[in-house]
Amino acid sequence: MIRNLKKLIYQDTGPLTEELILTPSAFGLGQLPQRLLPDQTVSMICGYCSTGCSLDVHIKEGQAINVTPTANYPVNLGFACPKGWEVLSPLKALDRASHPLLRNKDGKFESVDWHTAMLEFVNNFVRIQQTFGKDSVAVLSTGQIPMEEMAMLGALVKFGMGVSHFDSNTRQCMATSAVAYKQSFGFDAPPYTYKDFEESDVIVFIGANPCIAHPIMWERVKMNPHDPEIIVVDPRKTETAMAATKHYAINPKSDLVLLYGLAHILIEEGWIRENFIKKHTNHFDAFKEHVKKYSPEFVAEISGLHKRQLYEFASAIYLGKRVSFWWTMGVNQSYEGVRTAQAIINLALMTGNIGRPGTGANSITGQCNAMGSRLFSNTTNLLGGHDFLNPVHRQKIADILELDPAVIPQQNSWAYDQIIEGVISKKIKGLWIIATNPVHSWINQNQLKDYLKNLEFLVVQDMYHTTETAQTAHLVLPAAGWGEKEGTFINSERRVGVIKKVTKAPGRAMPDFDIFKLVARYWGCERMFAKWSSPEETFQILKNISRGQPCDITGIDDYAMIDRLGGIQWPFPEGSAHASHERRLFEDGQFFHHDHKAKFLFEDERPLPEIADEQYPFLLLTGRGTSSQWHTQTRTAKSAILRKLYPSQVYVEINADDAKRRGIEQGQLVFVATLRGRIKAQASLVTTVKPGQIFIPMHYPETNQLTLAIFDPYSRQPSYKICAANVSKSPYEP
Ligand SMILES: Nc1nc2c(c(=O)[nH]1)N[C@H]1C(S)=C(S)[C@@H](COP(=O)(O)OP(=O)(O)OC[C@H]3O[C@@H](n4cnc5c(=O)[nH]c(N)nc54)[C@H](O)[C@@H]3O)O[C@H]1N2
Ligand SMILES: Nc1nc2c(c(=O)[nH]1)N[C@H]1C(S)=C(S)[C@@H](COP(=O)(O)OP(=O)(O)OC[C@H]3O[C@@H](n4cnc5c(=O)[nH]c(N)nc54)[C@H](O)[C@@H]3O)O[C@H]1N2
Ligand code: SF4
Ligand SMILES: [Mo]
Repeated sequence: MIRNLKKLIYQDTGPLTEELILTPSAFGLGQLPQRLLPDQTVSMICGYCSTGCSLDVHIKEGQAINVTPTANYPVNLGFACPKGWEVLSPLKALDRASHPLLRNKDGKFESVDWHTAMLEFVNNFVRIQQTFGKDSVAVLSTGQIPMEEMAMLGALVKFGMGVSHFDSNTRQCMATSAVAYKQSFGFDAPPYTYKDFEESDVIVFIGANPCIAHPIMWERVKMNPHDPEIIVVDPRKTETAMAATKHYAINPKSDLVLLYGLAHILIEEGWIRENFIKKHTNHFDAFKEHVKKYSPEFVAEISGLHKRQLYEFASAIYLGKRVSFWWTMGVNQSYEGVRTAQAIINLALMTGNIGRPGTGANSITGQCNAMGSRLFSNTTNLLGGHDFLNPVHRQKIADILELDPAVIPQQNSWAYDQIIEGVISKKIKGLWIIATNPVHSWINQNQLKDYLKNLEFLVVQDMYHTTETAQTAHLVLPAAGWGEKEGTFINSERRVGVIKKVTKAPGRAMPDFDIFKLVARYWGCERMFAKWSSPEETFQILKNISRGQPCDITGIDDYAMIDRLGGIQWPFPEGSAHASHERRLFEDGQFFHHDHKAKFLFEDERPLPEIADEQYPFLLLTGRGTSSQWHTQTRTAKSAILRKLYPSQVYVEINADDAKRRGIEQGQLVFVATLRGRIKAQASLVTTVKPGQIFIPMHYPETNQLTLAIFDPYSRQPSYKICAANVSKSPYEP
């Protein structure tokens, strides 16, 4: 086997000798957490959502036994949601992947040692690359591992392994915002700080349900002393809509027309800030021309709102002294998401609601390190928000990493959906999936499940061997999770925070960072990563890479400084005065385009990709169900406490009148069908979903059997939130 490998690996490390093969001590396997006393409390950032709360982990006799929210952390101010309180439970689950698992000839998983696992990995991937070309293998990763792990993976995959096609689940989530910001502001830069929730007098949430998805951000809204107008734009009467002062239940995906309609009224009424527009933006005149056709009559018809509501909404924006606009997946997950996000940005620009306290065009991120992934994963951007297409950027990164610039790809990677297309068309034969569970979460999942069978070799690296995706793998690599490793996350308000190792991973599971180092070793490109000796050393490298960029963090000394200051928001260049707790961007009106101006960007709306008809008369919406469920539930379902807080079986929310008309009763099992598939779900009769619409949470494996694989043309983000569906008592309909 080893001889075989020697022939195949790239010859940068030279021949692989026995000494280079893994020894347990080399990678900290089974070692007790370092730098920790057996009894102490350690503060670190929560491992679930992008809010980035700090939790105090209490360690007794070397065991992490409990958590409490950190009282004086500027993000959560002593609060945590149920997931945060229960963050330790999933670590102890019995289905943790504790050893590498290799599928044997009978199709069963067999436990193997790391040496065997690595040989299988490298032999198969190198064989596939040598037979079918370098681009016949691809990698899919995540927004849920620390920045240092992401960067290590990105550099390994693209510079070490010569793989061009590498994307992450951030595509499912944040791609739209990233593209919208980049085009409008010149850099992917969410401008806000959480204090803005407290300082606004008008807060507009569009396609966001923070009561469920970001409950601690919602706490910050509740702390606002200005008795703010809270406006929610969501087809459903969500928990947030109920707590708001105004809810506009628009027709699904009519946001773009609504936002242009609001711009139309603001311009017609002269409710705009001409000075700001002139000084700090481009293309306003063309935008003004564009929105002329979005008359209140037309907008009312498309959005389902009354004309009166449109004027009420526009005047709230006009009368507000500090208006902040917040959006999440109701905007991003759309076939016209980028232009919708930019229509929100346009409203903030034209009314001068940016760069001042309590304002902003603010995209809320999702996963704990979504922002880290946007900047440092080496997927869409070259490390540090650089551009693969820019030779100056490539040279800069090559110099810092002491690389031959030729190893840096000169084109962009395929996006997630294009990688899946590659699997379907059998161009991609080997796939490595890290910390994401696409067999559950990817849009139109039936298709994906079938096509993964096309792969010659599928490697899944996860904390659990039971995930829907791990179950389809040839090789499972057991990963340490949050709490079992070190690194940094960047939260929604651009705050860098630290996570720490407070407990041991089970068996032979290792931090992803160490797994990547091991792959580099077996691949033969270990020398490239000689300086990436630990997460903290890697952080120093990333700092250097960030120099001169809008996300410059060269002023951060080390992890201890981040802890000491309660997290640090970027930018924080060398020589920065010690950060105040809360900072926002664009206070000087300077954007990141060359002329320092922001751009008005716009386009005509597109038709709904699938309309309700006689056979499929409902529009299906999907999203988060409860604050106790996290995505595909590989973690939250492991907590007995969290399991009590949500329905265990998939359910469909249907308007009570629609249900009555169809003879459907509360709790009854019904069939929900789309052109892609049919599932059984429990009917939940509600008034919060409008007639003609239904809602199914994404946390159940059935949901994405129904969704329609349509993507935004600019961000290639999936349009998870809309398709036509039927609900019936009979399996024979439609
Ligand atoms: N408890 C919990 N919290 C989470 C997560 C979780 O899984 N569980 N996941 C995290 C992640 S990664 C993310 S990305 C965020 C997501 O956070 P959110 O985006 O707030 O959550 P969603 O429920 O996906 O979508 C928000 C709303 O969009 C609405 N919507 C659907 N279609 C439209 C439309 O056409 N227009 C408008 N205006 N609204 C529409 C839905 O009805 C829904 O209420 O949550 C994060 N926080
Ligand atoms: N219908 C519908 N579908 C959706 C959405 C929707 O609104 N509607 N939302 C989309 C969005 S916004 C998102 S972000 C995606 C989320 O989709 P996924 O990323 O597939 O969801 P998770 O369940 O978070 O998957 C993370 C995986 O990583 C593993 N893991 C956790 N920590 C670690 C670690 O440190 N190392 C390793 N190696 N593994 C780890 C977990 O066990 C889990 O299997 O879902 C998308 N899918
Ligand atoms: S709001 Fe998010 S970061 Fe805060 S405790 Fe809950 S899951 Fe963790
Ligand atoms: Mo997400």
